[in-house]
Amino acid sequence: MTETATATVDAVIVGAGFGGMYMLHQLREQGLTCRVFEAGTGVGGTWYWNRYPGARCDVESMQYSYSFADDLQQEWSWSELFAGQPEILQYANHVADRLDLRRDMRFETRVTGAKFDETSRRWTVMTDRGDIVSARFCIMATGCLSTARKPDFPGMDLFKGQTYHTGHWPHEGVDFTGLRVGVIGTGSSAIQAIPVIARQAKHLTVFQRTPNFSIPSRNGPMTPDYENQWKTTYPEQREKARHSRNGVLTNPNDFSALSVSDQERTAILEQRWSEGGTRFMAAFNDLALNKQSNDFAAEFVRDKIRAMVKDPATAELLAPKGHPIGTKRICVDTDYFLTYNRDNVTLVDVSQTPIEALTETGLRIGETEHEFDAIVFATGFDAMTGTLTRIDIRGRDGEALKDKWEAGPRTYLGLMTAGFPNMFMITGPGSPSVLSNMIVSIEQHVDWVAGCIAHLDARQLDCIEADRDAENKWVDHVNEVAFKTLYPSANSWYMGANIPGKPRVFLPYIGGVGHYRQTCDRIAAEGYEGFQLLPPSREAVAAE
Ligand code: N01
Repeated sequence: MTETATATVDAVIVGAGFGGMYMLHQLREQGLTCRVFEAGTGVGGTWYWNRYPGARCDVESMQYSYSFADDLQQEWSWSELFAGQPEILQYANHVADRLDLRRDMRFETRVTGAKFDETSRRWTVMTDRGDIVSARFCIMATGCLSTARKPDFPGMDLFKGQTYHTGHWPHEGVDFTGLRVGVIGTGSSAIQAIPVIARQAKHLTVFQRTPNFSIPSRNGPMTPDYENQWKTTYPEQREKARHSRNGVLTNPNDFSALSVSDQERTAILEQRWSEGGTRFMAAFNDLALNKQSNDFAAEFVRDKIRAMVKDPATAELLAPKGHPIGTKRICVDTDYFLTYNRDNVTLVDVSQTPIEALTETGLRIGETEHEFDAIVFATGFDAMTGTLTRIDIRGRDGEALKDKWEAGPRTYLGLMTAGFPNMFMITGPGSPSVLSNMIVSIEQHVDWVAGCIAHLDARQLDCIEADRDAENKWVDHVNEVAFKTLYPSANSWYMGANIPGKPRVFLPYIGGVGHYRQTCDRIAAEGYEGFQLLPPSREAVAAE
């Protein structure tokens, strides 16, 4: 059904990923009328779009699910320790069915603009299908990695073969059997896709600009014992995760890599390597803070790469040396480095001589032409801000969010931005978001927003808006904490470095999930310090 210009709801929610789904459920429980707009044909967000071969979550399945309803977490069973994309998407659909979410969702509908009206204090939300919806609250559950980015090589339209982006994978899948395939990029998506594509393709050429650290996932089938162990202790475990550093239980060691002997240090790293996954980074408490400690872990992984990859020159190319381990998103893989031992796989270093152009038959680097039947762009996303700034969002005085954020995003707690009353962001820039288990952070934000709306309603308040002062202090704090770590030393998408012209600002908040939750809770408990809460204006009352 197409909305008419007169549609009115309490809240418009943009996006039907895990954030938008839970937000809808919570607000409906509070008696609000809602409309969710989603560009895709179904729910699932990231897991709807990223269907590339090998796509898999690197947070353990037992920890990567909603925790807000015990029946939901008890009734669902995962088949693997780390769930693949199809199973996570199945889970998202299961939740949508169970909570009857789809009746308030409009699919294949992209929000193009949202405008705040100062008189009525309402948002008007516009879509590419001509919907014009009036809402008191506008909630952006647009995801952190939802605007896929292809480089703008000259000749992008010339190539006669097929091109794909990992973040926009065809629903029917792609069969690379017998094809000559080029993959551009070696981030998390590529590192998962490359081993699978290599098993199909006649020949696979990987174009690497920056090598990445990757830890074996040690994925395997879920065992009834392991599942049961989690399910019987879920309440305590979930609570622990909510107050942990990253929203993932990694059994962190609370001592420095420098506080133990060389032998002990290697034994601990060896143990973490054999356990697999991102918990490797929790081997010591200072890997993100102390370069010397980090160097030990980085060299340990480089040695593992050298041991796995037979050709020494290829191994050296694959061993990252330009950034501390973990400062670009640590990757988790299944047989990534071993894939380079295959006869049908070639690694091409493009760090010094970049890809110049796409051609009719492939791509060109200097004088060399590489011919392909298919090219896969595993080139990432305009992370955290790209999706929001592509929507024409106008706050007070018609101020465009895009302009306000020209020099980098400015938010208070990553939840709101001054000048845009009653507009919330789920896992917005300036919140732990991408540095955490996304579902834990999504639940925390949704609960906070739902609590905030309940607070306003209980007091007959109309509006909430972040103070510029509080926002400035928060932005300073986000930067200050980031610059105490090694993270800003890397050219990462956390810093906006992957998008030409994007301001170099550390986008997420690195202060820790537990600490951040306490801050948000304290601010709410103290009457929403740093926010202005407004009663209905005379004009708004008169307009009713
Ligand atoms: O994207 P990326 P991604 N020429 O930006 C390269 C999450 N995720 O889709 O590093 C040549 O990390 C670029 O090179 P460089 C996770 O948070 C999670 O892989 O900029 N190369 C880089 O190698 C992750 O971090 C999971 O020098 C070019 C690659 O493309 C985030 O999503 C799985 C280039 C892009 O890597 C994004 O990951 C997948 C050019 N012109 C993703 N332009 C799991 O949970 C770009 N590159 C497991």
